[in-house]
Formats: sequence, C-alpha cells, structure tokens
Amino acid sequence: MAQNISVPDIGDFKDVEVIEILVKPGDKVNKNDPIVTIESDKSSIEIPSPSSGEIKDLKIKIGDKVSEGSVLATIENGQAASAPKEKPKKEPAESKPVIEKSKTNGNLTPVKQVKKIFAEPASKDDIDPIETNEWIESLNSVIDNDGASRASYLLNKVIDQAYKSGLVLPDTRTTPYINTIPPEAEIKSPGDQNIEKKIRAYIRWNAAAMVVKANKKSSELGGHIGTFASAATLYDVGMNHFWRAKNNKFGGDLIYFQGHSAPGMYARAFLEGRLSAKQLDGFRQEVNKGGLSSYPHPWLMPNFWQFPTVSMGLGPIMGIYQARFLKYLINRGLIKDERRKIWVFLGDGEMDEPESLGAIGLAAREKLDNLIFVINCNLQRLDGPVRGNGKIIQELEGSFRGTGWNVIKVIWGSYWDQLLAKDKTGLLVKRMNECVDGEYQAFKAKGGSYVREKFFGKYPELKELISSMTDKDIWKLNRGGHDPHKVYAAYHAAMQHKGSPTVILAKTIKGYGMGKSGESINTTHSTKKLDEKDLLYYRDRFGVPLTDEQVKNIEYYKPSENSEEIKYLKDKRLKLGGFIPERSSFAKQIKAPSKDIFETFMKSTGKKEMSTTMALVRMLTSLLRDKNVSPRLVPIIPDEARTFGMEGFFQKIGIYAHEGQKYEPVDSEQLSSYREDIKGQVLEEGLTEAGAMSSWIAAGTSYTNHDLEMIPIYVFYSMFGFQRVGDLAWAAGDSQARGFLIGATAGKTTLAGEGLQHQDGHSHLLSSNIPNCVSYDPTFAYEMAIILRDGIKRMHEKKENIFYYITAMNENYSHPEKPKNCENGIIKGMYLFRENNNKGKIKVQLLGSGAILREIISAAEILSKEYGVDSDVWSVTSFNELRKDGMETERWNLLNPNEKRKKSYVEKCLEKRDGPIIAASDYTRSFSDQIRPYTDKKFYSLGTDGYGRSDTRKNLRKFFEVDKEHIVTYTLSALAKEQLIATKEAEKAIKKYKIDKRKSFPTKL
Ligand SMILES: Cc1ncc(C[n+]2csc(CCOP(=O)(O)OP(=O)(O)O)c2C)c(N)n1
Ligand SMILES: [Mg+2]
Repeated sequence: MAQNISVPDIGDFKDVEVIEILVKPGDKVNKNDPIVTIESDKSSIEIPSPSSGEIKDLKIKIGDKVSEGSVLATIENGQAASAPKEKPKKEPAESKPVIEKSKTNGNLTPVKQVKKIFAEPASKDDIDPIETNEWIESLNSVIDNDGASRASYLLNKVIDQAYKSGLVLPDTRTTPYINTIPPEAEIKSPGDQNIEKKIRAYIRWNAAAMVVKANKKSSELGGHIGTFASAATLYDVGMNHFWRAKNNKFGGDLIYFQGHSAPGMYARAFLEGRLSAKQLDGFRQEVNKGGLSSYPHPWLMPNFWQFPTVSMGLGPIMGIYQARFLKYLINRGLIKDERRKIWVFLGDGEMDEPESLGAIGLAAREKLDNLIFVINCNLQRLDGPVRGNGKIIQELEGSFRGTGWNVIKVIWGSYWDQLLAKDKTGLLVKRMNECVDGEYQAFKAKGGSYVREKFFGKYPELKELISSMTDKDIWKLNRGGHDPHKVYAAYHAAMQHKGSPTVILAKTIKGYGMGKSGESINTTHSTKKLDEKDLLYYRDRFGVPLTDEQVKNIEYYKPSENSEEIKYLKDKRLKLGGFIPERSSFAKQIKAPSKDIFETFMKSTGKKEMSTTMALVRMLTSLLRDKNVSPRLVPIIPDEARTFGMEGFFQKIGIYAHEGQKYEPVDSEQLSSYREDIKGQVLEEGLTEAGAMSSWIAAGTSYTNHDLEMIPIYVFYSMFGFQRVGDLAWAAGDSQARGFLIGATAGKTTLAGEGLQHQDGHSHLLSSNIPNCVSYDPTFAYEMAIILRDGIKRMHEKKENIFYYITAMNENYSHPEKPKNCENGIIKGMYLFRENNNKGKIKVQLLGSGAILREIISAAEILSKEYGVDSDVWSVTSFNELRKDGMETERWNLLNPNEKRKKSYVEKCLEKRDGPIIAASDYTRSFSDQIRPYTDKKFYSLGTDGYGRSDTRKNLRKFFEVDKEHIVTYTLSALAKEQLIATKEAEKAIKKYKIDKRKSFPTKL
C-alpha cells in the first residue's frame, strides 16, 4: 500500500520553497535517498526518503511552498508513513571501556621497574625526617614486593583521600628534573653504536662544512650549524631505527624536520648517495638549477621536502592536524590503518609561538597516539636562553601533561646513571631541580672545573660524590639528547604508547662540538663561519678521518660505498623501506563532474533571491551526488556552518568525531540535527582558523602524503582568512596544497552590521601575492559554478599545483541567466555582461566585480535612461588573474622588442571599446588598480578604502562611494574631464544625489 512521504521537523522554517525534485514516479529509492531539495532564504536542505520502496505519486512541483507535515510524495512498500526522522543510532551513552581487573592496578602504561626513591635531605620544612623516611621506606618496600603499578595505585588512593580530607596538595604538573624512563626500564638499541657514532660524525662534519663553504663564497648566503649540531643524535636514531619510508607496501611515517636543521638532512642524503658534493656546494644557491634550499621548502625541492617548517610555530600546528587528518581518513575507510606515525621536530624557543601550543589540547582530546613531538631543548633560541631564570623542560612538561599528553623527558645521558644511583641523599636530584637553564647553559660553555664548583660544589655531599672524577670526567657527563641509548629508549616508548600523543623533551647543547666558536654560547644560532682552528677542533672532537689539508680545504667526507658505515646506513634505510625525506605522489586523479551537474545555475533564478554563498552550498550538495567527487570532498568550517547555511551537511554527511556521538543531540527531532559520527565527513573545527587552515593543508596535500587526492573546501568569514592565517596560506602554497578556500560573507559592504573587524576590503590583495593561488570574486551563481568546476578540473583532474580563493557573499539577490559564450571570460577574469547601446554617442566602459557589479549594472541603466550615456558593462571575476596575464604579456613584449607586440587579455577586451573606464569593487581601489597599466584608456577606480563600520548595505555603499548614485556621478564627472559632456551635468548629479563634497576621504574617517 502506498504511504505518504512528508516534510519532517525542519526547525523554525515555514513555507519553504521546493527547488529541486530528485525522483520521479516509478523510481526505486533506498531509505535516506534524497527526494526533494527545499530552500529557505538562508539555506537549502534535502529531504530524505524515510524508507525504501518505489515512488508512486509526486504531490509537489518546483516552486511549491511546504512546511512540516506537507506531503511530498507517496511510496509503495515503504515501511514508515511519514518522516519523523529516525533518531541517530547511538552508542550507549555510558559505553565505558571494559575495565580489566588487571595486575597493573589501573596503571595504563606499566613501567617494568622503577628506581628507589630517596628521601629529600633534611630541611627546615621537614619537622620529622624520621617519619618522612618511614613513608619513603614503605613505598620502596611496596615497589620491591608488589611492583610499580601497585605502588602507583596506592599513591593514587592516598592522594584521593588527601583531597577528600580537604588538603591542598602541591602542584603535580611536573615530575623531578630527571629522565622519565629509569635506566632499568630502558629498551636497548639493537644498533652497532661504533658504526652509528662514525656515521653521525660524518653527517655532523658535512653539514657544518656545507654551511662554512657557502659562506666562503659569500657571507650573504648564511646558514646555521648550531641547531643541527644539537639535534644530530635525535635525527640519527630516528633514521637508523624508527622512521619507515613510503613504498608500495606502506604509506610511510611523516617527519616534520625543524627548519634550521636542514643542513643535517642534506648531509645524510649525501652519504646515502641521493645528493652529490656539487649539490651540497649549491647550498642556498637556488637561482640556478640544482642548488639546495635554505630550509625545507617543497616548492623549491619538490622531490625531497614534504613540509615547510621554518616559520616557527607552523610545524607543530600543521603536524597535529596532519595526525588528526590521518585518523580521519582511516575512520572514514579511505585508507588502511598501518599504524603510521607523524613525528614533529621542534625548537624549544619555537614553543613560544602561540601556534605551537595552541592545538595541543585537540591532539590530546582526539587521542592522537599517531603523533610524536620531539622538542630539542638546547635551552637557547636566537638571542640567548629560552628560559634563563626557569626551566623550559619543566614548563613544557607542565603544559603537555596538563593537557593529557604522554611526556617523556630525556634530560641526562648514561654517564649520569651511576652518579644518580650512588647518591643516597637525594641531593643530586635536588640540585638538578633547583638549577635554572641559564646555569645549565653556562655549565656547558665553561668546562668541567666550573661544573665541579658551581653545580656539585653547592653541597659538600655532592662534591664528595664526584671527588674521584677528573674535570674531564665531569665534562663528559652528557645530556640525554646526545645519548643514543637514551634517545632510542624514548623513541621506543613513544612508538609503543597508546591512547594519547607523546612529547619527548630532549635536553641538548646548542652548537654541540663547536667548542669555543659556538658550543652553548649566546651567539651560536647565527654562527656560519668557522676558521681553520675551529674546523680542526670539530674534526678532532668527532674523529672525522680527514687530513689537516683536507680540513683546510673544507672537503666533505664520504667513505667508500663498500665501507661498513655506508653499507650499514643504507641497509638500515632499506629495512625501513627507503629514504626520508622524499616527496612523491601516486594519487589517481578525480574526474571532474560533468557540466550538467551545475546546469540549473546557468538559468535565471527569476524573482527568487539568493546569495552566492547559498548558491555555492547548493553546488556542494550537487557535488555530493557525484560518485567520483562525493567521498573526496572535505568540507571544513570553523563554527560558522549556520552562518553559511551549511547546517544541512550535519545530517547528510555527518561531522567527523573520533568517538562517534555519545549523546542525543538537543535538536535530534529536527532534520538538520547536529550529528557527530566516526565516519563523518565535515571537519567542524570549532573556533580555530589556524587549526581549520592546518586541516585544509593536510587534506590539500593528501595526494602526496597519502597518495589520495582529496578536495578540501574551507569556508570562513573572509576577514578571518588570509588576514588571520596568512603565513599558513603561504606555507600551503609552498606545500602545493590543492583545494578551495572560500572567503564567505566577503566584501566591505555586504556584511553590513558587523563592522570594522569583520568587513573585508583586501583579502583579494593578500591572496594575489601567493604565486600559485588563483582568486575570483564572482557575482552570479553561474560564474561561481563555472569557476568551481574549472577549479576541480584543474586541480584534481589535471593535478595542477594551484589552489583557489573564491569570495562568496551573503547578500540575497536574483541571478540572471548566463550570457552566451562567457565561460572563457569568466575563467580569464572578465567578460562583457551587457551592452547599453540604445541612446547616444557617448560611451563609458563600466567594470564591476563581486558585490558591486550590481551597483554598476544599475548605474549603467540610470546613465542610459537619464543621461543618454551608453555603456559596456563588464563583469570582472578576477582582477588578480587579469593582472597576472597583464604582467606576463608586458614582460614578453619588453623582452622581445623585435617581435610583434602581444596584447594582454584586458587590452584585447577593451581596445575597440569607446570611452573611459570606471572600475568598482567592494575592495580597496588597489584591487582594480591592478589592471590600470594594461589599457591606454583613462582609468578611474572606485573602492572601499578605509575602515569598515556597521550600518545598512545602502548606507555603507554610499559612505564608501560605490553605490549606483556615486558611480553615476563619478562617471559623469569623468566624462566631463574627457570633455565628452559638459561639467554642469556632473555638478547637477552631485546636487541631485546630495553628495557631500566636503566629506573627508573615507580612509580619514
Ligand atoms: C615566525 C618566525 N619568527 C622568527 C624566526 C627567526 N628565527 C629563526 S630560528 C629562531 C630561534 C629558534 O630557536 P629554537 O626554536 O630554540 O631553535 P634552535 O635552538 O634549535 O635553533 C628565530 C627567532 C622564524 N624563523 N620564524
Ligand atoms: Mg633552542
């Protein structure tokens, strides 16, 4: 029996128009297949079939208005009579993990063994040291008899009890200033330490030699030795034992190298035979082919570098969102879970950047156990200590632990183990805890006797502890980040850890091995020249087998291919699947949708009004019906879906949530209720433009990092786009990200009430500076549709390394039918929208873009009707693209003075047209001014220079002088200047439209 399909709860909307009917009688549909699309003045939404069956009758036609309960169609064999939306299937709200009655007493990461804990020395705070010792003894005895996890359990119970009794406990964000992994629990490296030490020495040498050599050529070239010198062991252990490369069997770990460590990566690639000595000689000389880029830049070395990291702070946030995107792809079933890891190497100074710590909460919340941060804590940044008066390691430990990361501190090297074991007083740890970083820096700059005096000397017991050690022995007491055993153990633990991201805080020495010329001194960061003496010292310090003569010539060192070192190094990489870093892509193209998918947008909307944002959202809905494109779309929104009318996506494709939806949403009865899903497609980022942009970059580079082409579409308030995250947009260009950035609610006068900080009059100028960014400012739905499809074709079918910035407005108006043959012009940047040729002899060229094109069209009508001025009206979809074409053409002409002059596209459009040019946009005048050089005609630009402010659109356009009345007046005035009409015509218009001549220029208001 046929049953009704009716409109479910659609919230507050009534009398909503049916704009698409997606089925016809006789069609077989599955449950949840869309039946019709309805559209309010803000958003469009598809109504799904409540059951499977065959459509019998349609009860509506396009243009009908429907409300909740209206019958849309009837269905045979349907199980549900109407469409009360089925409540989302939920995991039981309280699906608690099964708690095993484990032997670990609830300790998540059981530690094999722990060290004895020693009582703190007697102090004035301790009124009863004997009692203190008893407590400590009891704890030690539990550890000995019942193990570490039992001890932790008891302590937790005691702490709980203390809180219940109202005690104020000391801040426990940090642990003592010692290694997190005690020596007894360290997993030993299987590597041959002698060979690895030699390999590390050669890499160190070649990295330094490369920088020194470049600066012999010219000190303009610059470079850094100190950063990599401090981090060499951290990289080497990863390269020899942990980082798995991409190959045909495995997706590969992704490593974000610290920007200033780049020389070390080149030096290793040289030993691996991937770079030649000639290429090393080309360090920082890239203008001629074959040189090596200063820092990791995929744009400049597209087969080598994967991630641009040198702008401090971008690496960490991009790394976090990369790890999250990897889980997204896995959870959506688009790639296999191969337990790949994202490693991010960072400087301790870099952690000051707000972006560095800004997203660590997300990483913990989403349990990104595929993410490992390694922070090279060499205690120095560029000018001096990172925290001279404090301890950066402790500070970072507190921040990361506080957010829920697994923190592994690698502070002390193996030489300290015995001392720590021998110290029964606890004074050594106390001394370690109390010294600040400024002191630790000085200890490594000033030598063994200084350390004896200033570090151990504070307590007689400690002085005694090291009495048998020479100054040289003391000097040898190494730091954790330089000890391959400690680093190996930390990496191993990080790899095993589950349930949260890991940060390794490794203490190192900036400029390690550089001696007086750099080790641990404040100027190390910028040291790029080493004199002969320094070089000889460096060679001796690491035992590099070069003669004095070779050192003086700054020769690179590479043992023969048959040497044990090279064999070892290559064998290690072979076992780990290949070389790192290496950038490649084996992604398949995505076939662009056929033209007719956007056919409806080519027609006039008649009286129906909508914004280009709404039109775009409808286009995305259409794309979701294309089987090639649909699964690859990644809509990204930072908490503005409702502003842009995108809330229909919540139900349709779901919001990605790694734990699914554990609650019944408050609006569960409604059609567009908030639906979170582990397979959700929308990345609803919350309030983080930097995070959303990092997601967009991760998705836009998925074609290389995951060999899977994705189409990210990040929709944001245009003012909070490039202006807010410009540096990330630059990094996106460098990364060759492909995808769409949509600056919604764009322009200075379309957002009306929102005011100064919201109204954007320059985002297109910011986007215009990114070489591989293609930007458009369309006015009509058909322009948007043509641009969108072309973008998909260029980026995702033809794999061009470009990305799109398109502005979309929130002003509702009706859209005309597409004029004939304008597709090419839309893409190139301008086309003739209309000719007004019916009146007089005087003509003007009117160019309008985005929101202001409609003012231009109205002005043209007034000019024609009231003043007898004819016009050609041009829709300029991209002043930026026109400018690029103009610059290139002009350059060619200048370089080829003997050849026939080429014409820019602007010139071709306008050369045979009469009259001066008036160009207007919702952006500052410099936007349209860009094409001024490419025409001989008189050129007047109108724009929205000055701070925005809140008011109605009409008043704002009047204020910025881009409304139709100002356009008419300025046009008449320009024509008078050209002596085409009498000046009094212009004066009359000024009076007629009550234009205040004494008003200041808007930038001054
Ligand atoms: C956004 C940004 N600001 C400033 C710089 C200039 N800069 C380069 S390195 C550096 C100091 C880095 O110190 P740290 O992060 O501790 O690195 P390391 O000590 O390992 O060299 C500075 C200020 C930069 N690269 N990026
Ligand atoms: Mg540092």
